Amino acid sequence: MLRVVIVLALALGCGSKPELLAADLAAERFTVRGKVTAIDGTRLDISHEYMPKIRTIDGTIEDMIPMTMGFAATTSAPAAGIAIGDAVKIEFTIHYGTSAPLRLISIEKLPAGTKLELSK
Ligand SMILES: [Cu+2]
Repeated sequence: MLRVVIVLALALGCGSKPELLAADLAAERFTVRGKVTAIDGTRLDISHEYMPKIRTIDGTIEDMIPMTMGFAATTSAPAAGIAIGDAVKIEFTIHYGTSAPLRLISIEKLPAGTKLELSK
């Protein structure tokens, strides 16, 4: 009986099971501010500010220091009117294990002169 309880606890107790992780993450939206550093078709490179509590590919929760990452724009997130050098606020979802792991849900241009805290 004890063994059954332990196995059940292991099965239910952790959110790092890959299937759960993928589903949870796809439903979770992250918001961050940053600066557009490159635009290549539907891919935007964005140098983003510090982000607390992001789930990594192995299921651990970590803070993310400022860095540049590539985001896939979708038809629901048109990059029209966005140019390299713009300060932006983005919303995105994470889909580890796919060809486009970071997908933009929305991108909003911030006022010119917006101060961002980015990596050097
Ligand atoms: Cu990052």
